[in-house]
Amino acid sequence: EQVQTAVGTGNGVFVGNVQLTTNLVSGSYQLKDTTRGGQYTTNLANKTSGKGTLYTDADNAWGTGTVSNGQSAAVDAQYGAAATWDFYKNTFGRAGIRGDGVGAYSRVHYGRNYVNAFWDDSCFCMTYGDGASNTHPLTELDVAGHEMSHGVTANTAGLNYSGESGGLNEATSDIFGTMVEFYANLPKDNPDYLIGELININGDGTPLRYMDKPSKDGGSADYWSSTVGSKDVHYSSGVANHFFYLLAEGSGAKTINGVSYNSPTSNGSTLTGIGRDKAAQVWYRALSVYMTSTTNYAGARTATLNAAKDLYGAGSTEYNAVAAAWSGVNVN
Ligand code: ASN
Ligand code: ZN
Ligand code: CA
Repeated sequence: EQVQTAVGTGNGVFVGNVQLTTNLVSGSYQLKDTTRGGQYTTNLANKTSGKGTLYTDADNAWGTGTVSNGQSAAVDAQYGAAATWDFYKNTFGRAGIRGDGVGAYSRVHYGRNYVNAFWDDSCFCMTYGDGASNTHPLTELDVAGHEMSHGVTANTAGLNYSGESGGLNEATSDIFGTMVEFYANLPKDNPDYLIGELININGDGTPLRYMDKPSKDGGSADYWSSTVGSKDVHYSSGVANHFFYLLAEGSGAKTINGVSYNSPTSNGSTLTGIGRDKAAQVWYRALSVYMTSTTNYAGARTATLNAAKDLYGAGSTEYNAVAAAWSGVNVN
């Protein structure tokens, strides 16, 4: 049989119009990308187990941009996997989630009315529910990047998913999910420091989380305190999300791509950011070289300072900015 790489067109629920690398096999196109580790997307068709059915298409035009067309969520998932692959490869030289060149597969239409998405290391796969009333799929790009970054964390630092290390695990996913969104820079998904802003998961148009001031979600911590590790990991993550925002963008009021932020500090300091790209390099090196399964917030300060020292030198502007940003979230 003849197997050939092709370029298809996709219209996703959230990504809008994108190109997809597909696979032409015996006259039919598969939603499978052999240029990125063979990653592909399957349809679970409301089941909650199994590998699902690989998406195929006769004309290589996928989805219609509406939820009612089942391929649209698959376009989001397949594009999200491609963007996450490209982000890690081109930003950090990491070939896939395990760094071994193998792509993960994605499953869409998990169960019914399932308001979540998750990474599973045991299947090396990504899964997306269709959300409330089965009409609000969880397939937004920052969620895709968030979930697949759980795989990267599991294959690097291995941060335990509880206590302060759990907060760091969750924050790593929000940080890199957001960086994937900035990397892709899609017109229909304006890059921002909000998590899941297009899904309308709360039904009132608000995002799931805010990195400039995490407490805006009503539960997340803006600053470290001795009890932060007893919060749910999606709330204790606030301290590190806030650190990353301050490190990249600085404190105070700022508008980025038309979105307004106002980021406070615990100690009243005024901070200047070092930019997203450098902040991401610091976090990735800390995660992949210095953090371990039990790293807590104090350990994350040390790990990121070590990373900044390696990358930019002790006493560099970047090194000092890392120290100041942690102090700004009360990790001293
Ligand atoms: N969406 C959730 C998360 O990534 C699901 C999970 O794995 N806990 O935090
Ligand atoms: Zn998570
Ligand atoms: Ca976002």
